[in-house]
Amino acid sequence: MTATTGDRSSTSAWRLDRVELRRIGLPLVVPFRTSFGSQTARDILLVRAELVDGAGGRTEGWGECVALGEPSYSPEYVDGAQHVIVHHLLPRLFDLAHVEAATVAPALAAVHGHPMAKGALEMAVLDAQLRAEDRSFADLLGATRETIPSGVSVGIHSSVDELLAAVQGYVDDGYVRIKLKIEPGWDIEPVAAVRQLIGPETPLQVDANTAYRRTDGEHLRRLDDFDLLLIEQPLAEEDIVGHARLAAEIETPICLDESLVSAATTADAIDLGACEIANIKPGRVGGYLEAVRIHDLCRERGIPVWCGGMLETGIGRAANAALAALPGFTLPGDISASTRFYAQDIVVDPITITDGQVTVPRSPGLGFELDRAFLDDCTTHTELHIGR
Ligand code: NPQ
Ligand code: MG
Repeated sequence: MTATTGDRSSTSAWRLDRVELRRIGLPLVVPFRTSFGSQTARDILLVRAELVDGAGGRTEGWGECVALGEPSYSPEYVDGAQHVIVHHLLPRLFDLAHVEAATVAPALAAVHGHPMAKGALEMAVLDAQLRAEDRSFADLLGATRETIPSGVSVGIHSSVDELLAAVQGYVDDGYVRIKLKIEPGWDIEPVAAVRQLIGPETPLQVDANTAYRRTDGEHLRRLDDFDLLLIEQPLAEEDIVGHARLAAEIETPICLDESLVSAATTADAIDLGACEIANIKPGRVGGYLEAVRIHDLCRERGIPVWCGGMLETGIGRAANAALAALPGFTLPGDISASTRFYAQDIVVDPITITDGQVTVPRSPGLGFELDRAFLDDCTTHTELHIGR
């Protein structure tokens, strides 16, 4: 049986009445360096959607846009996402006679690309709809698991000793899987040192964020010595054929992240032998409903999946934890405790880790409650858009 998001119990037809766009600034507890740069803070776009029904009933929900400040991970960036939402997406949603999570993507399909912007809107509508139905996202998904294993993503450091100290700290925190960011010049040596530190049993994987070339197969084959779970996105996002060739050259399984922009591209990458494992990030694929479709197709084809992370606040982290409770998520995801990245979160119930596990949220909506006072403290901009 596969997960479904098609059933809903509400009988009211909701319209989108108003949307608040809010930008927040959150400093990171430590700089996070990847092959595409080093970040010390997040500038995040939040969406508050207010829905109204024919009888004047109201519900509100929140979504989080995962676009970064610059188009360095993917083509989207936060100012661009906000622009496309205001000028191209909201007018289409305000026009709809019946808004629910499932009607958002079809209404926005005429706009090409911009999955992170679209996904944030669908997410806010989904949260609002679930709150009106007094239902949790985990329940809607049919998620059976109560906890999920928690992995941690570790940035590039300036020395191997510094990296080992950071990894030891995360092992002490209880994370059950370590992911190391790599790039040319920071790969074999740090991976060998970390494998030595954590021993043969602790699951270890690497993420290159597109930093290698097709001709690097011989070099990357050296990673086969370290019994890695996977190597994530070694080549350019467009280079599906290159990943298929690399998969034939090395033993470490190839996992795609940036390349997987939809269920259709995921199916093709699997058919070509380019995707032995899939990283599912709802924002990258246009929302949680498409993420579930990717989960379902990977499960049918025997491709293991895990839930990626975009340094989300408690909003996205809660929704990701519910998604990752689906049965096809057979590998630990990048859903770490909120404190891995942030000293304080904008929710009153931030994600924590206990014995290496995160509890799947079960409260109505996506599974978080906002800390309104702190949210206001870290808000840098708000604007309100009113429908017709
Ligand atoms: C990845 N995430 O899997 C992404 C990359 C990413 C947890 O490794 C600020 C700075 C925000 C760096 C969001 C993880 C980021 C960032 C995502 C990197 O490829
Ligand atoms: Mg990645």
